[in-house]
Amino acid sequence: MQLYYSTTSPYARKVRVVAIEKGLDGLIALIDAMPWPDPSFVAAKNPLGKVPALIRDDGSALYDSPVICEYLDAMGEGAPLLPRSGPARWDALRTQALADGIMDAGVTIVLERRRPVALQSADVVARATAAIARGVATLAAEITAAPNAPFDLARIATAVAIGYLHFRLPDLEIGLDDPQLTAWWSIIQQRPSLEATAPP
Ligand SMILES: N[C@@H](CCC(=O)N[C@@H](CS)C(=O)NCC(=O)O)C(=O)O
Repeated sequence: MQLYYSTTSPYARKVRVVAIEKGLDGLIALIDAMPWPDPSFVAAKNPLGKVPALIRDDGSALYDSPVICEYLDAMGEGAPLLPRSGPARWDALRTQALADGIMDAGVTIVLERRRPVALQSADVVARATAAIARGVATLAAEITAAPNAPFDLARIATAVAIGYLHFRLPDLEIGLDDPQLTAWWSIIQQRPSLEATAPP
């Protein structure tokens, strides 16, 4: 398999962490397909022009990180990272959606800041910042409620979202200093799958 990725994409990092946790990373060749400024290379595999895209051994592509994560989870070794059924499955999918939405809002701010100052919208940044702050508070509450929960897909997505915010937006006031979140993050970021995929 091949993973079209970029070193700084949090969505690609989530997929890479899942691959490592499932013992599949040795089967996946990483192909740098940075979509900025030109998405044409990855667009040949994912019409949306976004990373990550997973190219399976038959040449067909899977895209959108939740789809790729579920595919790798079903294929790999060990306990499922995403429960196959029941209420726990919906809770995990919701947390992944929340973490992915935080990444979406973070990317929005990063892209906005790259525009010429005169074209930047303070309103767009404020709206995305507020969404991130609410999202981080919700993730922090989940961690406070279950600090020792297994490193499943929900926690993987949570860790990758928090890591992205520390990497790209450390100046924002979005609740990253929550004591329970900070305590959890200081330990979990040492996990080999997260260390191996940390952005440069
Ligand atoms: N929902 C997608 C989001 C992927 C995404 O937005 N990737 C960014 C990189 S961080 C990208 O490739 N953007 C290029 C573009 O939007 O043109 C996923 O979960 O895989």
